[in-house]
Amino acid sequence: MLMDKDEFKTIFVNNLQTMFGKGIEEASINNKYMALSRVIRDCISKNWMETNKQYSETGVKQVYYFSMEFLLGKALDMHLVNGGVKEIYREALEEIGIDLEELEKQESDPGLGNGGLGRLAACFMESMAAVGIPGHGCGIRYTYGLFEQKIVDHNQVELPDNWLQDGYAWEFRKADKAVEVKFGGTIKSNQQGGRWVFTHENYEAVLAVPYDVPIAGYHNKTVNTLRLWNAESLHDSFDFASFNRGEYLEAKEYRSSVGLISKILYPQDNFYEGRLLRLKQQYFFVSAGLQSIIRRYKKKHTSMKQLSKKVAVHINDTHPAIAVPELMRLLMDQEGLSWDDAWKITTETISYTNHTIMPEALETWPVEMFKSLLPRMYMIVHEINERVCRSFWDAYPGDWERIRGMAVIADNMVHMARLAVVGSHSVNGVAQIHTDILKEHIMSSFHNFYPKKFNNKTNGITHRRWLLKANPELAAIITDCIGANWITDPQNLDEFERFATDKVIQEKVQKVKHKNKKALAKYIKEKTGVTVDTRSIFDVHIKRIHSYKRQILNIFHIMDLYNRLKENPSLSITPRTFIFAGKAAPGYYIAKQTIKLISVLASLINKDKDIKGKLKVIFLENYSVSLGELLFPAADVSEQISTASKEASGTGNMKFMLNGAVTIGTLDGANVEIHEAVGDDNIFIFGLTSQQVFDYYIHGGYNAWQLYSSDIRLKTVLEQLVNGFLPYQKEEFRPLYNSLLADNDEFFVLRDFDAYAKAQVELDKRYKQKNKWTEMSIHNIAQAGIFSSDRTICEYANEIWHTKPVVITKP
Ligand code: Z15
Repeated sequence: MLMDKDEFKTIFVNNLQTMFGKGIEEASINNKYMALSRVIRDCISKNWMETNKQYSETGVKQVYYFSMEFLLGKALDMHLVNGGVKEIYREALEEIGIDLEELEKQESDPGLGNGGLGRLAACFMESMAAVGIPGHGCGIRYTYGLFEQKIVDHNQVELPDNWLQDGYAWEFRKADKAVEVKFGGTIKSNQQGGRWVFTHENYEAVLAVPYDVPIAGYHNKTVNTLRLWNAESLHDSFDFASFNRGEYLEAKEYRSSVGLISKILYPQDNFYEGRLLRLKQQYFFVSAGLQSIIRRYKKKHTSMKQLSKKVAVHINDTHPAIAVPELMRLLMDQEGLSWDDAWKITTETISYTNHTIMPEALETWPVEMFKSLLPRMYMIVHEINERVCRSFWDAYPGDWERIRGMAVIADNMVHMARLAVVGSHSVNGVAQIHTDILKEHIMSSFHNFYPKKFNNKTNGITHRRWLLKANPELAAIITDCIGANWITDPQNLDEFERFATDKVIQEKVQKVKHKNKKALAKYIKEKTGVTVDTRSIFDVHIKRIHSYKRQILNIFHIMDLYNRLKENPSLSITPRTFIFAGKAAPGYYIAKQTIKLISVLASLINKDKDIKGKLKVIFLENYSVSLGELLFPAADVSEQISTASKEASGTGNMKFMLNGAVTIGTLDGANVEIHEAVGDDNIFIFGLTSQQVFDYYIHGGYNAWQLYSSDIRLKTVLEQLVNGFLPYQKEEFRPLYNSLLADNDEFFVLRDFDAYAKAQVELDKRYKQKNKWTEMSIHNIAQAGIFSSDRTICEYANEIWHTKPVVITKP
């Protein structure tokens, strides 16, 4: 990075001139943002080229992380922090009358992901670069990322996220690295010189053009690559030919349908909808990615046999599981390997992470759809299925039921999770409890057959974005106390433990928290018009809206609290501000109702004078990485209340902890490990265990009506949904009411209500002892080191990918 202030200024002003033909006076804020980005981009480019050169010359093994989603968030500020130039550039800009923060606001927040899975991929990219793992991302350059959410008359409205509209400063189009991806058509096979040759005819070809985004490490010279593929038409070959055949109109139609492939991110999280376009997206980026990997590999190697020594392909959930047959195809049809050799290489190269046990998220494609879109893929998957079923039969002769539950093709469906398991050498869950559930329940047959494939890699988050960048003042306190080592070695955060009872440090931590709360309160005021008390408990529930995440449980507790305050306005509770944010998938009815309920409830409660400002409810629209960076540092309480067993890990829980919020949560996902790390006294755990949840599912015995009739609080709250109590159409929330009573409350909201309310009382009591609370808060921060994605990535590197960090030296 450029460290000299004057040199920086000269280059910055020069960029304005060459990019826009303007001086500082005439340039717009966006011009200045682009000129600043260019300074950094140019510095990064040098290290980027050097990194690639050194990777190639040393021949180290490289990792490719395939993911349908990368929820990156803004890059400029992160680059300034990682490059160690933030202060210098801020001052330099100030001297020429420019406010750095104003420029930072110009950047769009690339939302190429839905939620946890996409954000995890982004944290992993950042940690790989910081740790020095030669690891790259492979994904899709969606023209439209996740929709922008607005609340209009209590309803979620979705607007297109046109993040590329002013150009994206951090991408490099690599037209010369484009590859073709083929869809449809038919496969002809014939014998040539004793071996089968497959030719693809009448296919539709799409051009995949990569846009590379640099991923820079922290205070090092590593710059890895996130390669995002854009779908384009092969103008010359196809359009010209069809034009001559008099099919110009069809050609145009084809062109627009080609563009569709990378047009939009599907907005469901943890949900599968068997759409043809989605399958096209999957094959599109997987085929393009694998082709480019093999092309690069072949520059240095003549035999494919060493592929798994030089390349690891990781698939983020089953979305890229088509990588298994596609790598087989490339190795056999293109490189001429035998089935057995290709299978060995494929399984040694590919590894797979499972992220959910929710049945509605499981990808299974109808055979007919799969076969007609991807005929060669189908042939290979069919052969894989024949072979693995034969080996299952050998292990479990006669056990048809078991084998049917393991077959890659069964009941006329292609099961992508099964394909991923059989086609990879490692299958991991994302938290210990989740991995245990995979092994013992969801994938028990596979675990029995391949016991050594299964392993756990508890998720993590990048503490550089989520603490150093998002909460710089807390980061400064920590550094003052224990030095700056924690930034590269997050486990060192535990040295902060010594300061938990230090009154001076406690006060400093309190001050920063309060400052962050004031900043959030200001934002809330601007966006909603509501004034919140910054001395109240900021209780924050931010994540995708989903029944299993149980925002409804939180809402019911708020309604009950409100009822009690109305009855007794002098009820002694610590004032609370309940803050929600999160998007609902556009077609997810109950999730949209949940948002509406929060919003309606907020309008009722926030203007009620009777409760003397003891209770406020806020719904912030358009939850995104950037909004998260404002929310986590300002939270006192972290809501992690999913039905036990349902949340594979959760990662928001870790971001809260790292910023000193205390968790109220169930023993689900990584909450279990957070609980182990901080101990009983520094977390509020409540509710059913996953075992109890499974017992109910297996043996029955749950009766929501009974709880409704026996608990007056629940009865009141539920009736309030449908009796005109809420200032909205009376029947609006009937479906929600029915899901909890008529449909017997699938996620045990009523069952856990009492335990949750009790935990909240305990929490309220604890918050009153200010220094005790801060002590808890510091404990949480100090124990958050193990939840850094640096730790997670090192485990993947050592135990799955078998790659080592590389130090990039000076050019
Ligand atoms: C998603 O965001 C997650 C899992 C999925 O299968 C899909 Cl499709 C999307 C989430 C999990 O729900 C969450 O518990 C986990 O922390 C996250 O992936 C990252 O592993």
